[in-house]
Amino acid sequence: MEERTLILVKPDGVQRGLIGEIIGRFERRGLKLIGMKFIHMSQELAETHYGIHKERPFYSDLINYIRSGPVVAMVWTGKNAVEAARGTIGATNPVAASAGTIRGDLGMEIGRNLVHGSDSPENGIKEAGYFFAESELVDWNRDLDSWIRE
Ligand code: DAT
Ligand code: MG
Repeated sequence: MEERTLILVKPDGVQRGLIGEIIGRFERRGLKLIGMKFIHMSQELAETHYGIHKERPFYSDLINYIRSGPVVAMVWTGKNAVEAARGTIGATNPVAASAGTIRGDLGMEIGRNLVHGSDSPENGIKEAGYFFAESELVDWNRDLDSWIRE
């Protein structure tokens, strides 16, 4: 299976009118979109998605934040998709994130950091499965691929 990363435009990104700005960065980078939906995450989905942070002090704030409005959930694919997307997203705390990254260009607070990206290929597959049935992911050929990939 091709590498996958689950990307979320978090509620602050949606409310601030930054959906297009954020998606455009992944699209221009050369990642390939195979799934997208606009949803209000259920309590159950939020707890599954952020299960690894259950014991952290910020866990309940994180759940409230991710459920504070709708999110855009996407799956992007391709060789090195996870690492490339993490680079485009930037460091967890936007104040420490490099200029040129989504968080470094658009964010100010760790609890309003605009976007989620899976942190490993293994978690990319797992997290994509929390949000999408296999039948919702699109297998398609992108004509531009030969200009993006060697
Ligand atoms: P990332 O989203 O960069 O993968 P993470 O997986 O370590 O970061 O944490 C998930 C989210 O939890 C992160 O986007 C923001 C929040 N978070 C992480 N560390 C935090 C902290 N020290 N204080 C408050 N929120 C934090
Ligand atoms: Mg993470």
